[in-house]
Amino acid sequence: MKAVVAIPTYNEAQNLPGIVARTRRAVTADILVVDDASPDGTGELAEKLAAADPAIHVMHRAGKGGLGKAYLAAFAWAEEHGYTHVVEMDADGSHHPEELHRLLARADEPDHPDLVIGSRYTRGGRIRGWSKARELLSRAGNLYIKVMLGLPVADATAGFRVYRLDTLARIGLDVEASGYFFQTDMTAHVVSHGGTAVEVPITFTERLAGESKLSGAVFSESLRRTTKMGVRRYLGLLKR
Ligand SMILES: Nc1nc2c(ncn2[C@@H]2O[C@H](COP(=O)(O)OP(=O)(O)OP(=O)(O)O)[C@@H](O)[C@H]2O)c(=O)[nH]1
Ligand SMILES: [Mg+2]
Repeated sequence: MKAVVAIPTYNEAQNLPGIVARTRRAVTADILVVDDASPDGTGELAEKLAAADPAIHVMHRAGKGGLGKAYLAAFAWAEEHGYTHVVEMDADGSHHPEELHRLLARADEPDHPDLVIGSRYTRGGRIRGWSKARELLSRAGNLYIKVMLGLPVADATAGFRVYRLDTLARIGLDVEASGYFFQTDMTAHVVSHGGTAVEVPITFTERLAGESKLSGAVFSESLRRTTKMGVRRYLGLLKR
């Protein structure tokens, strides 16, 4: 197993150094920071970290292009550079680098799952620091996704994951979503190509510092896309 941890950043200067240091301590894996020209200087900071450690790499993109596009660029980079697995992890501390070894260990088990999700909603998963309302919204969203898309996981929107790169190469990266629906879209993409998606419980915590980029628009985009995808799926099932 040769893994690279892709960390997308947009204005995460306060969080990035700590997350990178914790990740390097916690696991044997390289790091790729994908920065979308953050105005707060996250990109320059990442360059400094990379200059001091050959396992750390940086990709600079021209402007804020969305989480999905950043990850797609990271997947392509990881494939080109001969990794076997690519990890998705937020820079804001919501995902704990100290739990990553469990996801990687699951990915390395004999059944070699195509996708390992660090899950808040599987047995043993936890959320710290969210209001009841935000947790309920997230849980309801996942339930709706489960019913509409028939995905075999409890947390399809989670952003802490490990993908097999040979699987991504085989199924292609033909996903529409550039924003936050990307995670659900990718889960559906893997499953619809016969891939396996499994879950490992994690403890998710509210971001350590900085501003949230989540908005009502994000939520309505997810709702709209899930509905559209689900209706298409049910129509397909009816035709058969
Ligand atoms: N490269 C890049 N990274 C992004 C973009 N949007 C968000 N990110 C990063 O993606 C990760 C997840 O985004 P967050 O803003 O934490 O989204 P969230 O976790 O749903 O919501 P909060 O934690 O409440 O802000 C963080 O590391 C962000 O810096 C983007 O357009 N480009
Ligand atoms: Mg976050």
